[in-house]
Amino acid sequence: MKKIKIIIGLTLCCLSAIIFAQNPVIQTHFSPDPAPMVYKDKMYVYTGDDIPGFDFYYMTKWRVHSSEDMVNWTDHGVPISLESFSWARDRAWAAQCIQRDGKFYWYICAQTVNNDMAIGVAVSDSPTGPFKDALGKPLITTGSWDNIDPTVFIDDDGQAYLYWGNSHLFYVKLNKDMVSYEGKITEIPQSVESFGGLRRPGKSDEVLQKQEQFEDVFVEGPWLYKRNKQYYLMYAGMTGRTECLSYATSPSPTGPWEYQGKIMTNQPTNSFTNHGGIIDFKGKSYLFYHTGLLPGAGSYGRSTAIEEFKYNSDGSIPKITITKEGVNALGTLNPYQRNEAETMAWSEKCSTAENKKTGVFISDIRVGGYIKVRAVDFGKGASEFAASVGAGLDGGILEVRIDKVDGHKLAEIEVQRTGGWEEFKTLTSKLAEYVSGVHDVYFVFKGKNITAGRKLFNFDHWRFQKIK
Ligand code: FUB
Repeated sequence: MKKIKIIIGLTLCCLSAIIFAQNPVIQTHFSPDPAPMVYKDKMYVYTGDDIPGFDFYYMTKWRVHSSEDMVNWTDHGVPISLESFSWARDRAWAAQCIQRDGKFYWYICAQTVNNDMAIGVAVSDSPTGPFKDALGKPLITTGSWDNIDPTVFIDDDGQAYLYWGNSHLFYVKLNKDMVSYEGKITEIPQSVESFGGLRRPGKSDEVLQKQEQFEDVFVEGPWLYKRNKQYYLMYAGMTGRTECLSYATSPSPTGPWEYQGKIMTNQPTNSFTNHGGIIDFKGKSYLFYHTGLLPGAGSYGRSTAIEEFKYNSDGSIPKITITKEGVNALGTLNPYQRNEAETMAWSEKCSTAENKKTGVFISDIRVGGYIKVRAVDFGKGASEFAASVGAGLDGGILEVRIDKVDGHKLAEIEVQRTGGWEEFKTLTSKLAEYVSGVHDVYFVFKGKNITAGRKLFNFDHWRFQKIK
């Protein structure tokens, strides 16, 4: 009888001491302009979707991901796109979603058929959709290119505010229905007191260094929230030749705003823009922003990154630098329940797709690719592995390894044709090694006599069985 090797289970405290590369948090596609939202013990992040290869921000849809532990993110696909808004023509730019009375309002901006930018709102009963255009027309339309980057906030007294802007900052008070507003659109003037400067810095390095001491300006990407009776307005400001993240505070949601300084500046983000959001979750504070640091990325191929930070005792926000490691896991993942293959901490050489029957699944799997799932708690031990896969051709191999991409191999499934790439079948494998405790799990993609270019199979969900 084959001797089963024993793999000593690591505890979570040991694991958290190990440094992991975690930023950017989504690798299967680009995820610019992250807007976090907490709902029922989960963090959601609403993003755009850069299409690289163009010399501008070319975007046609918006995406949602969620996480319970801040490190394993589930892809919920593309609930809305330009096609969802009859009045939109191009440029599916930054957006933010908020919950009110059990409904979810997703404020987006897009170029209209009149060639200006406008703000619209889609509504749903669920944070992941389906969403539909609430109005069939823009909520904010003034014929201007300044109508971008909506941020929405509901105060303790129930009054909701919508801010937005590009070089000029505006707000309105939303009505309770969240899809109409009362009163006039108000512009908050650019001033040294509110935003640290009046003009963009000059160009020579010497001038830039001097100006860096004091100069800033509101550019775009406002983010409004409240903490301990103080209102915070974070925004993309200017530093040298790229944007920085800066903030102002006020005792009121409508100002006057007092400039507080730069939060993130002069970082090697490989992106001109940085568009951020700040939010608390499970007792911790997080900054979401984007970088152009995926392979082949840049200013027009941007990805969500996250850093944890602690407010200073006076409520000010510390300077934050970008990291590759990102944030620590806030919990463990249960391998004995159905887990979606599109829940992951890191991946290479695969993507995601969706259809009506299956929802979101892992697609475009290539030889040499893998998915990493962090902090999986096997408890006393697992005996069997099951995966739901679909393949139009055979030859793909799914290996299950732990702790490293070439770590101990727990199981191997040879994927035969299932009757079509989107015809999913559950295949199982007894575990070759005994595993207990907390480990990172790697799903490693290999092929049997297959050229590296061809796709291997699609992967929908997986689970382990507990040892009896
Ligand atoms: O993503 C397109 C535009 O770039 C956003 O609307 C801005 O905030 C900037 O990130």
